[in-house]
Amino acid sequence: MKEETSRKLYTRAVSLMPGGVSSPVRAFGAVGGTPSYIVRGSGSHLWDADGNEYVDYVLSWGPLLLGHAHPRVLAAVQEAAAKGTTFGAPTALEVELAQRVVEAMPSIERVRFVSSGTEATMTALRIARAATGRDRVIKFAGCYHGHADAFLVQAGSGAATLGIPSSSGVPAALADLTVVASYNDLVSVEAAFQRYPGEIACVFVEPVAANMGVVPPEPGFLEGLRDLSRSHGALLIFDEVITGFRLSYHGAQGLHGIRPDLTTLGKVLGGGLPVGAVGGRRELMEMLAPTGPVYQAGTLSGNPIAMAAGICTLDELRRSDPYPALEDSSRALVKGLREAAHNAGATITINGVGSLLTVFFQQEVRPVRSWAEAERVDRPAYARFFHAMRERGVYLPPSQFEAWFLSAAHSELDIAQTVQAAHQAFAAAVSGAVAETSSLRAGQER
Ligand code: KE4
Repeated sequence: MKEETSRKLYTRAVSLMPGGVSSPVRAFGAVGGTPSYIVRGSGSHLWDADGNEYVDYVLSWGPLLLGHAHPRVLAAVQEAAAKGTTFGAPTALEVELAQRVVEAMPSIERVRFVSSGTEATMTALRIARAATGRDRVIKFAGCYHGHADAFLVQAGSGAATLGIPSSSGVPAALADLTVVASYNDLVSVEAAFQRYPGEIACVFVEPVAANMGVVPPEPGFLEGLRDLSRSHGALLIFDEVITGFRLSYHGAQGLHGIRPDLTTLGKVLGGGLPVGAVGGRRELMEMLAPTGPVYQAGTLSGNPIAMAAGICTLDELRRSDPYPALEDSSRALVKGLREAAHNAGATITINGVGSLLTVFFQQEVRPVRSWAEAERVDRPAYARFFHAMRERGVYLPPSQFEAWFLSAAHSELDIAQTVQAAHQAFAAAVSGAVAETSSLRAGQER
């Protein structure tokens, strides 16, 4: 695998941008090595600046459910761009996309478009605080809701205690308002409500967690959150930035038959262009300016090119209904990965939901149902696996705690190539561990 051009670009980049990247995970900090500089994507494949081709399971972290450079999406983008790129004024395109969102998710009666998932989640939190007159928010350890201050908070010591900043620059006074509970643990949620009666504005949750690796909700968990939040006068907010339009055309809420009070969306909704959205019950959403007292705004919100990409993507999803085939592809991949890991003697757990999956590398096989269980993984083993797969033409998320994403463009050949590469990559992950252990042992004997 050649890297000289990526290496040269990276050297220049780090002299111009923090870490040489526009978003931290892209710097390969969790796996080491030089990031691949991508020059082109098409369908399920990527090409980097060094002439390497990959089967892509990052898909820009989720937006590309139809795959890279889908011809119909490109045509819609080109048609919109030819009429001007942005007006800062209403357009028919945002009305069309809003119509599709409201029709797709019955819990959404009104929707506001923004330009990222972070803007969507920070807006949803502001609405919840205004609607309830309360300041605290419950989030879950291991869930990620973008980089607004309120969400850059990690669990303090013990369950349901006040959050502590997980980032510099987040005031302790703000982190104090975020209570961190444990995913799939309703007792920790009840404890938070008991500890802060009448103070909690909302429960913020990824209905299928995908930022600690993929962790599905245990039966009854989401239903329990719906009941608990309602009984304590708090809003339930589903962060469907990843799951929305990916797990089904009606999101995770459609699969689970739960109506959250507010929903945040992004990624697939924009078809690869910058789009986020917050939506929900009319009386909540109309608290937003200009109809209500909650301010929120954005120069490029509802941008016509992004709206065109979103409309085309949702229409293509409704026309082609790729969801059954995505389930089949994912099932075939998981089956092949499990066989490859077994043959190599690798200790793993795979969590998968629809077109999302994570291979957790472990010291001993155990379920992964929360951050406390996810964080015990064998990160060096994942890093070895990541590089071994990249060397064999498979581009995985450069972090153990990110999801693998499949698209409607992933073929049976892609899956077969991935499984074949995995046989050798699992062996490399295991032998690397053995080599490391033996060198450690040799070091101890010296
Ligand atoms: P953005 O601001 O990155 O568009 O969305 C934030 C966000 C909100 N909610 C959920 C559930 C999310 O997963 C995200 C962003 N996802 C990460 C990947 N896990 C984006 C990748 C990155 O940060 O570079």
